[in-house]
Amino acid sequence: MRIYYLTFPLFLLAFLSSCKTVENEHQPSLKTSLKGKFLMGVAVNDAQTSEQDTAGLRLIKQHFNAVAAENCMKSEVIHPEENRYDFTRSDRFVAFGEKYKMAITGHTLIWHSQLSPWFCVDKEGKNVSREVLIERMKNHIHTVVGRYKGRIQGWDVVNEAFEDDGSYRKTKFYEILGEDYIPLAFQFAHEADPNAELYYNDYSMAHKGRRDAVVRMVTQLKAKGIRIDAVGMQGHMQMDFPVAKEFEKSLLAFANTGVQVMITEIDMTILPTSKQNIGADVGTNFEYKKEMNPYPDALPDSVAQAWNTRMEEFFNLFLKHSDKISRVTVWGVTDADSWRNDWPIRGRKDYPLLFDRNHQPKPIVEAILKSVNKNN
Ligand code: 9MR
Repeated sequence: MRIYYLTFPLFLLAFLSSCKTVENEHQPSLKTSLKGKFLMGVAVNDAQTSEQDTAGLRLIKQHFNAVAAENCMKSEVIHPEENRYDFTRSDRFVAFGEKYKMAITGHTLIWHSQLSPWFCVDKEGKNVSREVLIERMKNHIHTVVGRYKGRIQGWDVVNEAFEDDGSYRKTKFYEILGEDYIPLAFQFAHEADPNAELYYNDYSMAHKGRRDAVVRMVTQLKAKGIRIDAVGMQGHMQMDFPVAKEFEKSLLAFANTGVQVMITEIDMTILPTSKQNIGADVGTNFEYKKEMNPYPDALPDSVAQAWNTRMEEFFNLFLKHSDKISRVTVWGVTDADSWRNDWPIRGRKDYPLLFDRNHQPKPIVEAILKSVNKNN
């Protein structure tokens, strides 16, 4: 009798937890529905990789099978001084991805923004020589990629190297090394982990200028025999940019060079912006004005509907070209996580992602699941 009393609660517990597993398996899931089409990815932050954000974690596990490092691998974080690396956050990110069996994207190796202040200059603040910068790039890439060798599916090797008109962005890397810095970065990454996939990643890719420049760059890398696996089209969108047709043209142009396409950083602002295509340059900032923050409490239904319709148009495009797309990644789990709330104007309330601040799916999630089933 006594044994019965002791074991019964244990049986009950085991039964209840098995019910929960079965229930989870039957919950609608983006990653499950999209199997065979493309990986469904999400950018994660420290609260998620440390599992403090339990509600966010639940959504990540349910809907996503790929993770990207939102901030923890940027050079100012991971390599703050020339002779000091800090892998605290990135180690946690990689362990998180492995624990939940996600495809892991390292973001990002060579980027002008969030660049460690020492990287391209000497102690007096003057640009270092060509030889010194090549050596620094090599050390940085070999150390970071080498540390996670065999554990990361692929790296955003070079991020945002072009302007809208297709000219090279005049970064310190470009100033000192000219266009050579791009093939060098890819070569170093390949040396450090020959099995890792290597990506070029940029925003506003619907612009003809960027499209042509990226096609040219991929073609040149390939002609030199340098590995590049995919072009990442960041999906930082507005309600009036990009035009889906132009985005599609770029997607097809990139695929045509023989690489995969990844849609890498999806979010769509609903807030007013001062110009039609604001891009995603973190350095662009404007002063806060009340009229620029029109939805501080909630989104009116008609506005939410317009947002969902436009987002659906893009997901339908991704599904149409799923044979060319290996991963689609949203830039954050819920609206509360998004960088958009503070860019290009600090302190606004935006609604750019697939899940709302209460961790509830927006109608777009249901729409994606329906579209997939229709196309199957
Ligand atoms: O979402 C990121 C935000 O939290 C950071 O403050 C910002 C600067 O590091 O970078 C954001 O992510 C950017 C990404 O790394 C590269 N493409 C543009 C993204 C939005 O700025």
